[in-house]
Amino acid sequence: MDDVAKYAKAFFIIGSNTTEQHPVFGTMLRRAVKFRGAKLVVADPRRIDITDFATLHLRQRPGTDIALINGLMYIILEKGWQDQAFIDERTEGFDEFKATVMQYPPDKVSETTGIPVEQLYEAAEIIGVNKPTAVMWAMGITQHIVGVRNVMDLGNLQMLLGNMGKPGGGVNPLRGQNNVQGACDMGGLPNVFTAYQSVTNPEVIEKFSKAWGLDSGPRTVDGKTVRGLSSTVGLTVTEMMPGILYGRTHSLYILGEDPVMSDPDTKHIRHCLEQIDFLLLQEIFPSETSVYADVLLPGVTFAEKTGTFTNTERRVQMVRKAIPTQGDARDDWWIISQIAKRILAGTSERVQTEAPYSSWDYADQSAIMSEINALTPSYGGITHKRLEAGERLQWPCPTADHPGTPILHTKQFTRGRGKFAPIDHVPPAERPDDDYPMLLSTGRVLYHWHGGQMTRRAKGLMEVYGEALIEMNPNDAEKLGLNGKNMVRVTSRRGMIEAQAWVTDRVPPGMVYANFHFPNASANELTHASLDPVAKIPEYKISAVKVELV
Ligand SMILES: Nc1nc2c(c(=O)[nH]1)N[C@H]1C(S)=C(S)[C@@H](COP(=O)(O)OP(=O)(O)OC[C@H]3O[C@@H](n4cnc5c(=O)[nH]c(N)nc54)[C@H](O)[C@@H]3O)O[C@H]1N2
Ligand SMILES: Nc1nc2c(c(=O)[nH]1)N[C@H]1C(S)=C(S)[C@@H](COP(=O)(O)OP(=O)(O)OC[C@H]3O[C@@H](n4cnc5c(=O)[nH]c(N)nc54)[C@H](O)[C@@H]3O)O[C@H]1N2
Ligand SMILES: [Mo]
Repeated sequence: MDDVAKYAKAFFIIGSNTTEQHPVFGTMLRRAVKFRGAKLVVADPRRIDITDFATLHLRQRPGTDIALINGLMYIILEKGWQDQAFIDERTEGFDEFKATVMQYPPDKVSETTGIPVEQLYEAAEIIGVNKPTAVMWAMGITQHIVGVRNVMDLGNLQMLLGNMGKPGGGVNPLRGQNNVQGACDMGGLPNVFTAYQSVTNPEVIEKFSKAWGLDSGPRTVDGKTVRGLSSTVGLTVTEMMPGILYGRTHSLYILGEDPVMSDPDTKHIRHCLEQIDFLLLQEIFPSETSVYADVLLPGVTFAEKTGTFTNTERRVQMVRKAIPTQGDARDDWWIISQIAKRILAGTSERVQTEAPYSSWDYADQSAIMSEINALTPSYGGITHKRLEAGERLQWPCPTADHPGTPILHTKQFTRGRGKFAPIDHVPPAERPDDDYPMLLSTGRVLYHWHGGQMTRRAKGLMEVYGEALIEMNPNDAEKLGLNGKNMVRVTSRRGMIEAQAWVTDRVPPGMVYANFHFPNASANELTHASLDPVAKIPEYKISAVKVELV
């Protein structure tokens, strides 16, 4: 974040409401624009706050980002702004990629995206001529059936311009939750152990099985006989939920999520949770999901615990217990270890108790970190001791004397040469039609956090933003006859919500924007579970709806 704010000549923000959703970094970017004249292009269908600081605001139709990015690359190539030396030395697959980009001339792109041709030229010049440009994105790019393709195309753009591995450049996904990066790093994904070590790699399976003393019997993986932990790739959240209905998921242990609020198509989620055999929920509040829980275990809040969060720039940061644990609540890690111990007790014949990390007997959080150090190469040198001494450590940091790695890909990419991927535009899964003529986009507002369990309990926040609001363009409001009467009903093929309209040109005509912060009018009653085929992320950003006066 520091090097982007300090050294980027230009910023390209696409699908990130940076000042509302990443306010600290948003402030750093605003200051860079204001005080050192960095250029800023924002591509977002909505007139979000940071567009007030933008050199140029591109207002594309939702779901047309690939056409837009390809169109910008077409102009960059036409003008010769690409970094040919970088392309020759560091990448492969350029010719095939270029052939695809050549299918996206400005007038065609303008038609698909709704962005005027002159603005495409202006944006391509700002991004192409100012070196380096830093690209930033968040959910506006990823919550689509083409989420992965959108991200890959931004990778194409930055390789084309030679903006990778340099201070002030790069592809910079702004990660959402305080520790979502850490959760992924720790193997909170269906296909990997910690730090992206594959569950289908025989050497990795052997390493973890020996460390944890677990063995699920001999079998063949990659032509080799392997013993040890399971090598079956698991399910993503969006597969686990429907999995309840066809017998693939029998029980769930949920902690730190409120799927009744946050998963797409709430009616369907309720139906799934009604069918489940056993639901264990570990929470700090009785959330909307707790209604379906067989057992509710009280965990503790961030303020009551010690440990680390890994932030959006791969920096591992200490958090320290600030207030004593309240009531019967217990540290989340302690509850997990108690459950694990009881499960292991039931499967004792398969556990080798002499294995170094088989017991789940952690004296404290730093003992957990020592296990992470031992089993996770990129976290090898990140210890509580170093963090407490004030070191700023970003992984990879393999050894105790390694200073960490603020910038990736400086000499080469993980796979060696960077591979250009030819990416074509694909329309969204559901589009407005005669029955549901408006486009619904969903997301968050500054004052609330997701399902709102925490922020709806904060009096000051509720005074500022106390109920769900549906953002609607003045043109549409007039057509609807919104006239003092402020309640609207928004209906999709899945469900219906009623809430107050906020008439504003933040949204373009034909689009409404809703959040999922309030249970009585959550956007997810309306959304659908069409998934990106690779990441399995739902297309939260595009549904077809109709809007009526209540
Ligand atoms: N206050 C607050 N801050 C938060 C959160 C919170 O709940 N409250 N949540 C955190 C989490 S987990 C996350 S993931 C991040 C999310 O951070 P963001 O992704 O910045 O937030 P969103 O509200 O999902 O909206 C992203 C932007 O995408 C735009 N958009 C919609 N459709 C499209 C499209 O088709 N193309 C493009 N280019 N843009 C589009 C929207 O208009 C919006 O401005 O925020 C984090 N920060
Ligand atoms: N329509 C629509 N839906 C979306 C999105 C969107 O843009 N549009 N965005 C999606 C995204 S990016 C995200 S990240 C998800 C977020 O979805 P969730 O993760 O389900 O949302 P949160 O409200 O953050 O849920 C966290 C729960 O954890 C509890 N909790 C908080 N701290 C702790 C703790 O320390 N310990 C324990 N045990 N529990 C704790 C809170 O009380 C809360 O109920 O929503 C997704 N859903
Ligand atoms: Mo998120």
